[in-house]
Amino acid sequence: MTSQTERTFIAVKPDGVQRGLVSQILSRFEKRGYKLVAIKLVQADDKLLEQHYAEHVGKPFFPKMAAFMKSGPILATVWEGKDVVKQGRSILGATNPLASAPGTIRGDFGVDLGRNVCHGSDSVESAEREINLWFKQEDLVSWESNQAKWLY
Ligand code: FUP
Repeated sequence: MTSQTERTFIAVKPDGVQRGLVSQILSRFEKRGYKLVAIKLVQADDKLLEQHYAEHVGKPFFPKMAAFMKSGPILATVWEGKDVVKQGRSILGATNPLASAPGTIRGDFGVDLGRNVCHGSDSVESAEREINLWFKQEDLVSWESNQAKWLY
């Protein structure tokens, strides 16, 4: 069973912030009924990126990707709701915008693999790790939605 309080980490990458896509991306999660529990702009540094992308450190594409991720602010967010990790990935679309369906964020706005507008956790475990990496515990705000009867 999927938890009503499952959380995921969603980031708008520097290209998404620079292109003024923040409100449209947040809006897609809001309209889907997910609850925003943390949000902040972050200027990432090497340490944060090496931890966030630990599985990719040392790969040939890593330096270029890290430079891109440091090129401007990233909007870091946490969303809560039923099955939000999996559904969040589906709202984002496939990692490579050339393979992502129209109607998804990357399918509508993504340029190429290196500039794919957003990031979303790929599992409940990664979500927990990423949320703890990007946010302090006190940044996460639990709140009761008065639409809970209809949404999450
Ligand atoms: P995702 O789980 O969607 O964040 O995707 P990956 O962990 O596979 O890749 C992380 C980021 O590395 C992607 F957003 C794009 C970038 N990447 C490249 O730039 N080149 C590659 O060959 C693979 C990934």
